[in-house]
Amino acid sequence: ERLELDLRGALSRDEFMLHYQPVIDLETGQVIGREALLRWRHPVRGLVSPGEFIPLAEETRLIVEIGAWALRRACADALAFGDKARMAVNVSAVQFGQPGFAHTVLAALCASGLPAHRLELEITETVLMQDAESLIATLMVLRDLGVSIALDDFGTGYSSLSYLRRFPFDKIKIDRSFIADIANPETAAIVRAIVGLGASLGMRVTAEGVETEAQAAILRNEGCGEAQGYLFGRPAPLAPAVGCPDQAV
Ligand code: G
Ligand code: G
Ligand code: MN
Ligand code: NA
Repeated sequence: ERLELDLRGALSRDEFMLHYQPVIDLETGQVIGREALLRWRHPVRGLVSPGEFIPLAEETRLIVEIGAWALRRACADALAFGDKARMAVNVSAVQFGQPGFAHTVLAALCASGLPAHRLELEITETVLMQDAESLIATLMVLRDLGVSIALDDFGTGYSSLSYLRRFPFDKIKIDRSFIADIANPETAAIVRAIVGLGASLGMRVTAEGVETEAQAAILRNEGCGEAQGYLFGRPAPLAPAVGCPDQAV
């Protein structure tokens, strides 16, 4: 297929880029982290969204190479931002399941000089559905390096709670669907419970997709520590001169 063919050459043609979205401390308003979000500048189609090309990259296993590139780029850019904020990188199940994955992470840290404690890997339930033993081993190796692990899209999967029991994540990211509906008291109650869960388990909690002051106020009131979303900043390239923030959808 055409898109697959294009995807195969995209790395060597330097068509990928990363946009960064700030993560803020809800109490102080300070930027304490950034999430790296992959973008593909297709020569004909323009910006192709990850929703379109990541499934294809996973099927073809091209995500292993693309993901390694993203890790190296994000680690280098974390230093270029010139502050002490963490850098979060999304990792897909195919990538995480590679025997050399921990080594790829270590190589990116070494090449950039970024301290391990400033790197955070975001994984979803699909990562955790793989062969449990080697998975836990990889998570432990990364942890020993000092890299943090965040459980992304929390609350949308089939068994989010059982994963919290099996592995000590550093962070839970509440899926943006809960934030979109947080004005609803039932949804607010669920968010309150997740924040409480994080506190009891010693995990930081980030709310995703915060778009309004009202949502931020509710989250602050519930004791949620961190947030990201269009209210605080859209994903944008490191050097604003070479591109534009993502357009509103
Ligand atoms: O930025 P956007 O909403 O279009 O991202 C859509 C999805 O693509 C996100 O949910 C995110 O998990 C995924 N994604 C973005 N960047 C990366 C990446 O570098 N690697 C992987 N595996 N997934 C990514
Ligand atoms: O699954 P993951 O959390 O990695 O996906 C992050 C995605 O959410 C990115 O594609 C990003 O563009 C999108 N995003 C970030 N902030 C907001 C927001 O405030 N509202 C909405 N609707 N999407 C957002
Ligand atoms: Mn994410
Ligand atoms: Na998410």
